[in-house]
Amino acid sequence: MVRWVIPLVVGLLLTVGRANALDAGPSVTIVLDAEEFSLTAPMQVASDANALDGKYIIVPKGAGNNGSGSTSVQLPVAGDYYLWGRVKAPSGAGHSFYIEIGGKRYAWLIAAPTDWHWERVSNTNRAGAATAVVVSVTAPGAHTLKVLQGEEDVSLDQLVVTNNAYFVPTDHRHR
Ligand SMILES: [Ca+2]
Repeated sequence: MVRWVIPLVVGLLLTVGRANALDAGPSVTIVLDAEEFSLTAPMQVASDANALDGKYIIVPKGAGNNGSGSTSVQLPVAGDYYLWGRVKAPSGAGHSFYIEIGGKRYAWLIAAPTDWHWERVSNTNRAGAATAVVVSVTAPGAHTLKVLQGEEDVSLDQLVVTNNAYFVPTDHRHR
């Protein structure tokens, strides 16, 4: 008899969890092509057959400092949003972008590998600890999203903004 009670309780918990997720409102996932951002030199558009749409943005080695890209993103519902980027950094750890949204700036250290890959946008604090960025949106509508140069030679292909905590971007889906 006891054996049957546990699966029943687990089943009820799962049902409640799903209902809550639906009540949270519509799922929003926005794909942004980095090469379509408004760029400030030395951030520039470059070509690569392995980049989605064949283009990406970068501050090439020796090109200088303070490059950035900016875009406006419509976030139609309030709540928590998560950021993903398709990125490449020549030597992995130690290469970064800064991401600004909702009045906050995040230091995003590109972890690995050195080829094009999807990565959750994270924030690394002064102690070197990285946590995934969660943007809390209280006012739906247009928000400015900025990408600022950290080091040279770090490439950004696409950014994805989603309020779906379980969403993981793939190349196939966004080509
Ligand atoms: Ca691209």
